[in-house]
Amino acid sequence: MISELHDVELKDLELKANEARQLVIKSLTESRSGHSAGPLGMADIFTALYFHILKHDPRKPDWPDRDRLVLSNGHICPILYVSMAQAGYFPLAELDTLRKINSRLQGHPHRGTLPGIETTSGPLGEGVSQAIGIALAGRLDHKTYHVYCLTSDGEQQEGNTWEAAMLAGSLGLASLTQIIDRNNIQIDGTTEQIMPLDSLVEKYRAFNWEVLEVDGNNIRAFIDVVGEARAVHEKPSVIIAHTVPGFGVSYMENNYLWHGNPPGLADIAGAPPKSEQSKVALDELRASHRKIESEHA
Ligand SMILES: Cc1ncc(C[n+]2csc(CCOP(=O)(O)OP(=O)(O)O)c2C)c(N)n1
Ligand SMILES: [Mg+2]
Repeated sequence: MISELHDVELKDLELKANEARQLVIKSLTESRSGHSAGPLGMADIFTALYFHILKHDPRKPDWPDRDRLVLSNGHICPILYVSMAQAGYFPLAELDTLRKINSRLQGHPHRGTLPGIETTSGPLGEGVSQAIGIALAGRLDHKTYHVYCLTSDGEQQEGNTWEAAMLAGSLGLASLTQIIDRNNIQIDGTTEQIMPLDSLVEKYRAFNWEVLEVDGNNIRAFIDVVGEARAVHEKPSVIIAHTVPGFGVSYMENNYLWHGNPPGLADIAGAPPKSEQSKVALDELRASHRKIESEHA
């Protein structure tokens, strides 16, 4: 089960999530391509997972009893790679190879190239089906591991997601928790402009899932809600995590144009000139780091 979170640990996690955002900006700046908004918005959740929630051992990525993290919306992998490097799966210096030829850190995650990556992803809508397979394998093998499947709100527009939702609900697959990044944006606009999703709560309830909602940029609240999900033993859970895309970099926040742009490549309305974007982002994040330090002092 998930251990209690002490105040000192909360501060460490908040600082780590902030460092994760800085590393995301640095690796995207170095690669000159990749997605900014999703990785920044999900940094708190990834930090909570890798540093408090998941049962895992970076020195033994194939440990049979490890919890499984399935990243379905593969394009947000810069934050997956950063969290894995911070946790010790590979050296932090390797983050500079993001999206480069022959790098283990490709623009979408690839199982088999980098130990610790559970599934290959990129084509949206496949993760919940894959996670069901992994959860069912655990059931057959009498394992107690838990499967956390991260998806996006844009992915809720994929038919495959709903076939999987129906199956997991009918199987009562309690070893599965889906975490939806409900950031309200997708590639070309807001989800509600392009294909409205609400009410996701009612939809998942109708498919026999336990539905929980949380502020996905509040680490303590997120850890608490995962505890609530884990206490449900007769059906799968879905946590609708409301996040701010681009969190921590003011000119990126809530602007879908940062879905697939790295800092430094395009002049985008409301942002500094491209030559300054990376520096401004890092300056803002460093200021937030100092604020976290002083708030918890
Ligand atoms: C099956 C499929 N269709 C289209 C794409 C192209 N695509 C990549 S990301 C994306 C937007 C999806 O929305 P969301 O994941 O919510 O974006 P974010 O919140 O991360 O900006 C699209 C359409 C894809 N990867 N897979
Ligand atoms: Mg989205």
